[in-house]
Amino acid sequence: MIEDGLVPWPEDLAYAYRTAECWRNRPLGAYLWEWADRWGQQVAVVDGDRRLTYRELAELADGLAERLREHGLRHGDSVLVQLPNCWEFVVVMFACFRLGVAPVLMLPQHREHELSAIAAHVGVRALVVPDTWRDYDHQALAHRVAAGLPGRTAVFVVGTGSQAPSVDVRHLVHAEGDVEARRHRLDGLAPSGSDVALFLLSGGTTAVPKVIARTHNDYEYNIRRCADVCRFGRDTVYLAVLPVGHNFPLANPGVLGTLYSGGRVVLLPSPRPDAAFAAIEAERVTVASVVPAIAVRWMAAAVGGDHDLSSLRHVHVGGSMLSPQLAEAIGPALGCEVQQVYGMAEGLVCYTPVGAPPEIAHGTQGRPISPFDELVVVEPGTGRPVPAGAVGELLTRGPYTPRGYYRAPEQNAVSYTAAGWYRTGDLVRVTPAGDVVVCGRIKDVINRAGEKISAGEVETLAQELPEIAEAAAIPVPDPVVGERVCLVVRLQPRRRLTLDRLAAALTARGLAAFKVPERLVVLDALPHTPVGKPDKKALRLMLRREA
Ligand code: OOB
Repeated sequence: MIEDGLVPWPEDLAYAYRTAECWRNRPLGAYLWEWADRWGQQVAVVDGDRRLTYRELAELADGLAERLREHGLRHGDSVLVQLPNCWEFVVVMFACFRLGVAPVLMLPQHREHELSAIAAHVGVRALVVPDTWRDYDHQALAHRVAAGLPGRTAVFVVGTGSQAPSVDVRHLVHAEGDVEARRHRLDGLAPSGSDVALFLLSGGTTAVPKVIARTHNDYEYNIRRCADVCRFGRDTVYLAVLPVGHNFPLANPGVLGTLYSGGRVVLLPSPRPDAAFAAIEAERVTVASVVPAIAVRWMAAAVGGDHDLSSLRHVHVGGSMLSPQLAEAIGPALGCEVQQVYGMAEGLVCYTPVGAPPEIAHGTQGRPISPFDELVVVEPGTGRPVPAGAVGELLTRGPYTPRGYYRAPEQNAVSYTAAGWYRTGDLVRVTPAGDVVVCGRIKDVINRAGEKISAGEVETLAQELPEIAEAAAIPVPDPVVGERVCLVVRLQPRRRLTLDRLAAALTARGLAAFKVPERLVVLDALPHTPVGKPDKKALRLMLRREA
């Protein structure tokens, strides 16, 4: 059972969260039919030519849920889901929610290295993948991953290229049979609110990405609060261009917050401005969420562009550093209001309010979405709270911030305090009004266009190459994506290494392309800290001076 590796909230707090109705003890799958009953004939999801009403979505999800059961999936199981932004993703998610099967959300860019490690760690019973995606054969990838797992792991394939022994998802997604009877049967199998709804990946700082188990209760509260803060409603048309396996476009308020509000979700497989702008015009999109790097691309494309973006009311920008100057420029360029978001798969989400004055909207990353969120800013190292308004590491806890990573007691001892605070690894200050300003970070990650890359993960793989004696992955600033991965290495005696050979070797080991170093620096010796680790601060300074 997946529940085994969970770190529960303390009983007194759980009681408080229930009493305050943060937690409603209803599984996410139950909302699907509530929406279908209320907004049945309204369009819920648009993906190209495919338009699903709320009722169709509920019927298809139930149909798929029952067929997944026939394939042996049960409450307490987990499945790895690696799908691009497509309508099937939404149906698969709700089918899983209905059964109490927890999807583990991966990105289409992930490869064998990530998929195998996560699938084994969580103990998934099945994989759901596209046949191919951007010329890559995900079906073959999934079978390689499945072959390396203990027990029989089914491979479910979305797309016309499904081949036995894969299970063709198209044959499972239909609503034939007695819809009402099936609805009733599945209601009887519903998980409880405190069960795991889904697993999200952490940006992570470790060699293997960490996994966060989100319960139905905590995730529903997260969705509800975000939708409320962002004033989502039936007139909301949300454009999802970021990969929906990410917490941000999925639930902040994103896809699920839109459905929660009776709005319409428009799914696009990429954030390319031409396609995004065409969709905004065609669907009269009112809100989209992007990372700063995409905001910049959209701004450039909007200049002199001939698309009608007048329906756009808000754009949510978050995931990586945004300067006040850029924040100020986005709204006028796209003809809408910018709301900044500071969030994390681990829980806490902050938003600048709708209609906030410029100093807050542009100069801060917003305030927590819940009055039950607790924030404290501490001095890194000592852990002592800093004076009000000073910069320090942000620690947080609250009703939608789980108390630990899944099945990771050693990591939890580092990432969470004994009192259950999550150490964000972000350096922030909090203004007198309670708004968070992100000032930097102390965690060892590289933030490339909002994708978090663990330095440790890249270093561990690089260290396996015969050429490399010692390696340190560090961020180098980049005007387009914010940061890129640079690998600084000391080579083994008489060995040579080029960036191309490094990239090819890491790719062959199954590392996702966005994590592959884009710069290589070879040194005779790496500087070290007193405890003998590569001194990354010194390396960053060195590279900055060279530039
Ligand atoms: C979002 O989630 P993750 O899990 O991919 O990454 C979380 C980390 C944060 O700890 C912080 O280091 C960084 O991403 N971050 C920001 C930021 N928002 C996130 N850094 C600076 N400014 C911001 N506005 O990235 C995420 C999840 C939900 C909503 C929005 C973003």
